[in-house]
Amino acid sequence: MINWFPGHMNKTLKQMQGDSKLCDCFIYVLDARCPTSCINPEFLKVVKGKPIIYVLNKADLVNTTDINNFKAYFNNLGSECVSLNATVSGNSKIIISTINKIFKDRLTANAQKNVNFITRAMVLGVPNSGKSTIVNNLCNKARAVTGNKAGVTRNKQWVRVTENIEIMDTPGVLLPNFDDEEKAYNLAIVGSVKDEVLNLVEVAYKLIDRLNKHVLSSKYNVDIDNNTPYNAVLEKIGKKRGCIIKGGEIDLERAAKTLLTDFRSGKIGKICFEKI
Ligand SMILES: Nc1nc2c(ncn2[C@@H]2O[C@H](COP(=O)(O)OP(=O)(O)O)[C@@H](O)[C@H]2O)c(=O)[nH]1
Ligand SMILES: [Mg+2]
Repeated sequence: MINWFPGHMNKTLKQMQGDSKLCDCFIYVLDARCPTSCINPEFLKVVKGKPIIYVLNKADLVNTTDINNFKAYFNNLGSECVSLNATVSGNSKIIISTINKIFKDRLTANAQKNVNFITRAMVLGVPNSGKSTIVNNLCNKARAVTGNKAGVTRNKQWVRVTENIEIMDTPGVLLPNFDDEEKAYNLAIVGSVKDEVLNLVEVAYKLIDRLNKHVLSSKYNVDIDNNTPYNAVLEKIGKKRGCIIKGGEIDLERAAKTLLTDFRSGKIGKICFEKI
């Protein structure tokens, strides 16, 4: 079972609870490949009933049908929900228009009184969901440090993104306890749990379990089907990709990394692990 909740995440949560008093709303960033796995009950203590904009980020790695189903799901919960490929410059503007929509009345009142109240939004989510990329996209410059692995953002930072909106990036926080092992593996597969604390071969088996074997077979040009054991699938992929150790044995660890890297970068196709 995956269990990774380092002390700094607890510290981050406490800090976020303090900072959230200043916040008017929250930009809750989810990896579109496993949106409900990214929901962290700990964030309830931070959000405390204020408006949430759910962002299905990395939407470029998922089919439109899945995205639309999840939008409907979050809308039914009474929240705004947008989808995004945050790596494309200017895309995150939809978040600004959504914040303006939520606070329309206040903005109108402000304009009439000629005052300019700042609306503050905290960006939160599990590690590696794309929070800092969104912050950078909104600022049009590289302010927040990003990276395709868990635990890159450490320090909190407030940034003004329009005349009346400020946002704060936060470090990713995972669930202190996973009661759903499959959701934990979803997070491990998409890179939200630090690879260093994982058994990557085990994670790769979980990924193989979730992938269409026909697609996998054609992507790697290997002979596999639904009955091929996971270790045999990984061995075949490893062999094809030259993951060999001395003596001709397959390096399963390297094969696992190769498969995970290919999946994470979208090379295996547009895949969502959850159906809603
Ligand atoms: N394909 C894709 N990659 C993204 C997207 N947003 C962020 N990324 C990548 O995901 C990785 C993690 O992003 P980062 O912003 O550091 O995540 P954070 O830990 O939530 O702050 C980086 O390699 C980003 O380039 C997206 O919409 N699509
Ligand atoms: Mg970050």
